[in-house]
Amino acid sequence: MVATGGQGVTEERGGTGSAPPVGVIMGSDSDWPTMRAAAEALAEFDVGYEVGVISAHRTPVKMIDYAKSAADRGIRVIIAGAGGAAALPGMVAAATPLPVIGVPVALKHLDGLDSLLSIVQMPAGIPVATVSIGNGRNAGLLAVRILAASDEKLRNRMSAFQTQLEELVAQKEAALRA
Ligand code: RP5
Repeated sequence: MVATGGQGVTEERGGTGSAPPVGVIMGSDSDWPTMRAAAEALAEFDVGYEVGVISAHRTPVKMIDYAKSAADRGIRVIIAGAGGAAALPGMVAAATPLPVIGVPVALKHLDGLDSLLSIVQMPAGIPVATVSIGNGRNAGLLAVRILAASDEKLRNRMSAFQTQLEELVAQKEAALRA
């Protein structure tokens, strides 16, 4: 798999010989500034991931190969980001039984609304869990939650993270009142 950070090399964290639990894929390397936040969220929870550039339109065979082989390789959740005519998340979801999280990437025109609608308007039977435009971080956190549903340790870490959010809001409220 794939290029990150301009290094043109595979990046995997937490892998144990088989694929890591999360595949982070995107239609173009130009999506990486958005998708990086997903990878960073996974890293915060020490969840292993791989990163790939796979285009539904430019590399359709690679896309199908990836989707068809992901579960057998050990991937458990796929995060797919794309912009414009954003077919990647839906097409990958069509070719894998794994949960797919779609990230609408905002391009220069239309502010990502085109990407959002392309990803979210899936036909019945093929769900894509779509996060808000540009919200790679929530995609990463949702992948953590999906894995945490069957992993008590990870679930406890997510609960602790949520407690931190509550504390942060309380601190900000206190600062407003000071
Ligand atoms: C989409 O086209 C990609 O996901 C990207 O958001 C957009 C533009 O790609 P580039 O022309 O920057 O490679 O398929």
